[in-house]
Amino acid sequence: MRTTAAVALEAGKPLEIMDVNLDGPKAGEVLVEIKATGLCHTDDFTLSGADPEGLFPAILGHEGAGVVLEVGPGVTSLEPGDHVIPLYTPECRECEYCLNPKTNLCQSIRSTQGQGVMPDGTSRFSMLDGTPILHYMGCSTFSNHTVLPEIALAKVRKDAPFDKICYIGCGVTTGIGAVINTAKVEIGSTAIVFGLGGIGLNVIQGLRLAGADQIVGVDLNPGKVEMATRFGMTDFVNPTEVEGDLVAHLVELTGGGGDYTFDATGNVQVMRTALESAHKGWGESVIIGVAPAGAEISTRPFQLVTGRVWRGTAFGGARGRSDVPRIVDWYMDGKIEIDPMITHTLKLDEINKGFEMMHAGESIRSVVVY
Ligand code: NAD
Ligand code: AHE
Ligand code: ZN
Repeated sequence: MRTTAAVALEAGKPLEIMDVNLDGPKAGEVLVEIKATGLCHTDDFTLSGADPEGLFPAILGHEGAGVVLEVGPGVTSLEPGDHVIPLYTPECRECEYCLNPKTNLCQSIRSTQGQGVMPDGTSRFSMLDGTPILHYMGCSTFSNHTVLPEIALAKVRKDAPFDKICYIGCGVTTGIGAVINTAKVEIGSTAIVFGLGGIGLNVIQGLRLAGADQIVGVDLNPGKVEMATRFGMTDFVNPTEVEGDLVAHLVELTGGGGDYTFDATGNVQVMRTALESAHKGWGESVIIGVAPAGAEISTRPFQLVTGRVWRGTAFGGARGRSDVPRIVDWYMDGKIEIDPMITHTLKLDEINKGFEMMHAGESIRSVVVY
């Protein structure tokens, strides 16, 4: 079939809207009509050329929601008409990783996913002249139609609005999951969140759900304060307004450091500050942000010797096919909020404007509705 997509032809260039060819689903695959997709900072990171796994030409986008149009041979858990959320972290329920309760990182298709192809090693997308176009994170939600493996789709209830629940495909689940699944924050905890964007705000929302007492937000952009406060931030720190050492300031503000700290910026200096502002003896710091190729983290080993723990999280530690439908229920039941964070709704041909607003710090989440 033919569909319309925003194609990343090369790193550092705006996306180009064009008609592309899409082959039908092969064995174990599913054709999905994407109804809405969010723009995550990770899409921008890959488009910028900073992603060591970035490949071009490709169709980016990994935060979508849509409807199953067709299933390939052997697909048993989905049928046409089902509403689904694509999963960049699939859940095969069979691999060594899925069988280990300590991780959500299903590895059954990770290598082909990183190469921009379906599990059989080929792409379903091509230009009208036949040149192959690569998939991205196994999702490619910047295309109106896409093909995914069955194990990379969460089936969700049909009354949930696509233009809101697409955000559960990455930002909402990553932020809330980092708190609940990865850090396992306890009631009464003190926490510090670095970066109050589309992910950090969901960390704050997760901390409120978990019953944290003090939630400190740190961001260079004071424009994020209003939204963060609405989601549960109790104190705001702008590093540019702190006289002296930021770590010392945060340790004093929290009475010894955060029980839990989270990096949602992708900046390795911030990751160090987050680790060092975790409480001596027990503080845990969770890296969510994705850092550019070549960037490395460092700290004095003494920081760990004296009891701080440094860890990371992908997709908030969530097992998508099991956990995502539950998070959609939380949204529909009013337990979590999504709508205020979606600050802009765009058409596909406005997608580059969405990235410009992200760069300017003007948006929290922009969502493209097809
Ligand atoms: P975003 O652009 O919406 O938000 C980033 C925020 O960080 C902005 O508010 C910005 O002002 C703030 N910031 C930047 N530099 C800062 C600094 N030095 N100190 C304090 N604040 C600073 O981005 P997002 O969509 O929220 O994504 C955040 C990060 O999380 C990105 O690196 C993204 O790639 C990553 N991410 C990781 C996962 C995962 O599974 N681990 C999932 C989604 C996104
Ligand atoms: N490809 C990059 C790393 C990118 C990355 O860390 N991706 C996160 C999801 S970000 C979603 O917005 C992730 O899930 N990582 C686990 C995985 O297996 O990719 C690089 O540095 O090579
Ligand atoms: Zn993302």
